[in-house]
Amino acid sequence: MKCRVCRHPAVIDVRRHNANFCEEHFVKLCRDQVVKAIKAFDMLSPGDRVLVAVSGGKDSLALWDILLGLGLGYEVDGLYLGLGIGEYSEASGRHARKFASDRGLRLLEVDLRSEHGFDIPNGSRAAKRPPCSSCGLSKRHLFDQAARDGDYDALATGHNLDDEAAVLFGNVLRWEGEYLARQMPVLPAGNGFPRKVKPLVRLGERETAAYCVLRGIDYQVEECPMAEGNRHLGYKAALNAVEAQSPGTRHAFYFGFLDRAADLFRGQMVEVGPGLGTCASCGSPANGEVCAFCRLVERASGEREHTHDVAVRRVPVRLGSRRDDGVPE
Ligand code: Q46
Ligand code: ZN
Ligand code: ZN
Repeated sequence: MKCRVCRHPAVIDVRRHNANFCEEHFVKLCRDQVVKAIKAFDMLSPGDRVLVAVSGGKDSLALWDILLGLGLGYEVDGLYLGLGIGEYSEASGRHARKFASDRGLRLLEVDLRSEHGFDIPNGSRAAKRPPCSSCGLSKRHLFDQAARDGDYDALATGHNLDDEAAVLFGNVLRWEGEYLARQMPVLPAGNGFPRKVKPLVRLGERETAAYCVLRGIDYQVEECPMAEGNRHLGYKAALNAVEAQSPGTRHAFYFGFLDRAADLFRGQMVEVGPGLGTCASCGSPANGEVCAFCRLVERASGEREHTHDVAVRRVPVRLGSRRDDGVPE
């Protein structure tokens, strides 16, 4: 097995590209794919201040490392959100902190339990929402807020090709027009929301894992224990089976959608702009008196009072189920 570029011994085969690569050229391939995505979708400009949503897993740490290694002058900080999911969160936080401290990088941290009085397992139960729903809502809200407060040019997430294709697959199976309209690797800034970019959309998760191993990045290998039963995992497994039979299909599915079908759904985009007000509790954009996150905090407090001895900020809220930002997971 020889590297396609230099003919030295290869360390990885990438079936999608029908090629093998040595360490140096695999790392270069990953960086080149990120540059290609950034340019194709006009995600970032040289010198941008970028906030990376860091989970401690392979994708977000690879993304942070790649953005810094491109030499395009990006100023990249990380944001770690403590979800309070037992040992999984403890270990995730350790990986994120170690990555940052080893490299002298700035890692911001928000801890759900100490700062907002609930964690995902207890809060979801109390709010009667599936864990991933409360978690997704909390992440969107707190990442947006941190990017806004820190005046970053963009918020970058580590969603890779496997993630995006699986979400697309799920949305196509149910013809979720509104979500399909928003399923782009970049969402422009506006109405109080930061620009959101997904620079890893041209890399699969096997590639981000290999990138981390080759770059000596120690990441959280365990999957979140609350993911069990998550539909997204089923869609991923189905696409993995298709990809094993026919390498390149996942890429063709996702990029074919962006090239040839995404525009067809534009009209179904729900405008989050006009009429958007400000949350009376936290000051974030909201289409009601209080934003969805603050409603979640209020509902999650039901259980919190029994389980945690923390100060509770009381706000008058309506307990509706309306989404305030329209951003799917
Ligand atoms: S962390 Fe949160 Fe994921 Fe765990 S609770 Fe679900 S959404 S599975 S990426
Ligand atoms: Zn090589
Ligand atoms: Zn709010």
